[in-house]
Amino acid sequence: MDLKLYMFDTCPFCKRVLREIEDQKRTDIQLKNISTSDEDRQTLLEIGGKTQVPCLFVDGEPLYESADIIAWLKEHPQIS
Ligand SMILES: N[C@@H](CCC(=O)N[C@@H](CS)C(=O)NCC(=O)O)C(=O)O
Repeated sequence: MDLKLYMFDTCPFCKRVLREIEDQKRTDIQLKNISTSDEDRQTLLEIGGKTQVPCLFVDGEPLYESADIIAWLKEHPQIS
């Protein structure tokens, strides 16, 4: 499964999601920081339709809302 988290450092909702990723010790999620990459920001806008973060791309499908992302992460633990 391809997982990418669009985020930026100072976003409190991103921090919640990042804490969950850390708690689960996940290594299967690529971070895409839209405050340092215009290309990533543009991809988020083009595919998701808005630049709101956090947004988790699951096999290219955008999932917005930190609570929904955290719920998804709990339901889909990393398989290593
Ligand atoms: N309800 C959302 C709130 C997310 C939110 O407000 N994100 C802000 C950053 S802290 C944002 O992306 N604002 C810019 C935008 O919406 O384009 C969540 O829990 O994920």
